[in-house]
Amino acid sequence: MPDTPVPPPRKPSVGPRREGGQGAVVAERKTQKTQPPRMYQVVMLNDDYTPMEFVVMVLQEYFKRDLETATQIMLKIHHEGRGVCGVYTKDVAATKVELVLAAAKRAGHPLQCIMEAA
Ligand code: TYC
Repeated sequence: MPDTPVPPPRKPSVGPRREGGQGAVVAERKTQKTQPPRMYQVVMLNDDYTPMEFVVMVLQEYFKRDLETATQIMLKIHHEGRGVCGVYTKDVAATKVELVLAAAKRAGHPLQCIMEAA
């Protein structure tokens, strides 16, 4: 099997050089920091037509909630107009929104689902 090329270990970047007193010049090393990914919440909206059972099923199927938690989230949406189903990275949140909208459309329900920066 051919060897997979392994990139060399990343060196810390060298920051601006500054006088270190007595004419000496020191190099400040700044270790490169990787930021954690931005997170997005998937929010489901209430409507008057989608059956409660369908919303509970969606929360179980696409957001991996157990029956009790799914029921609580559904009731919160029903009473407050909206509720957070889960918090994910951008791509995962976008995929969940697409899957939920497709499932609702297939079933003929007007259920709406959006994502917003957490
Ligand atoms: N309000 C709906 C009903 O009374 C239930 C429902 C809950 C619909 C949550 C959408 O996101 C929703 N059948």
